Amino acid sequence: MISFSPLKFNFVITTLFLIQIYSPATGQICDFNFDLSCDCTDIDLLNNEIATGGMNLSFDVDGDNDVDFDDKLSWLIAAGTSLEDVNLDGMVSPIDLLILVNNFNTINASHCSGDVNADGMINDLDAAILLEVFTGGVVSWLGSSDANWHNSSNWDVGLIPFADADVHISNTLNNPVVIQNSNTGLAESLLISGTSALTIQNGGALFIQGTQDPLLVMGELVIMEGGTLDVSIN
Ligand SMILES: [Ca+2]
Ligand SMILES: [Ca+2]
Ligand SMILES: [Ca+2]
Ligand SMILES: [Ca+2]
Repeated sequence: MISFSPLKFNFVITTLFLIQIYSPATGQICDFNFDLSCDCTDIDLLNNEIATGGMNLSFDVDGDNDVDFDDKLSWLIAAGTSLEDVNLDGMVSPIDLLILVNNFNTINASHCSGDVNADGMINDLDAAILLEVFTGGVVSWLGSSDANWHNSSNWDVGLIPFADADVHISNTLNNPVVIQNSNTGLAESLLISGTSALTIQNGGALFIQGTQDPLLVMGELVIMEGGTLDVSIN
C-alpha cells in the first residue's frame, strides 16, 4: 500500500521595511542613514553639508528647497533636543561644554564635537553659544595654574576669554592676572572686584568692546609703560 502525505510548504516571508523616522511635531525627516535612529551620524552629515555650502536636498529637513542652518534647527526639533546639546543625550550639561573645550580651535564640522553653528570650525563662536547657557557669557578667573591670562587652565570654563566674553576677575590674591608681552586679551566687558588686580605688561594689550559699561574696576588695573588698554562701546 502506498500512502501519500500531504505536501507541506513552509513559507518564509521576509519583508524589508525601510522606515524613516518622522517627527510628529514637524513631519520632517531626521534619520538620513535609515538606521532608525536620529543621532550624531545624522546631524554630522547635515552639519557638514551646511558648513561646506552643499545643496543635497536629502538634508532639506524643513522642505524649503535649500540646505541651511534652519534645517539644523528643524533637525534638532525632530530629534527632541536643542542646539546646545552637543552630545545629543537630550540634556544641556557641562559635558557638552567640555566636549567643545577639548576640540577648541580645530577645523571640524561635527556638531557632536562642538561645531554648534555649523561653520566647519570649533571656535569662540560656538563657545559663545554654549557659554550663554551655562554662565550667561561670563568667564571667570581662577588663577589655578599661574598668573597668565593666556593660559586656558586659569579660567573656569577652560577657555581663554574671547571677544564675546564678560570677564570677571575676583580671585587674584595669589595669582595677579598678567597680560604678557606681545599678547592681546579680548573681552566684551571686564569686572575687577575689590581685592583683585590686573596688570597689562609692556607690549601686552587688552581690547574691551561692549555695549554698556564695559569696564568696571573696584580692585586694581595696572597698565605698565608700553601696555595698552582699549575700551570702546559698540
Ligand atoms: Ca540615523
Ligand atoms: Ca531647508
Ligand atoms: Ca548633552
Ligand atoms: Ca563653529
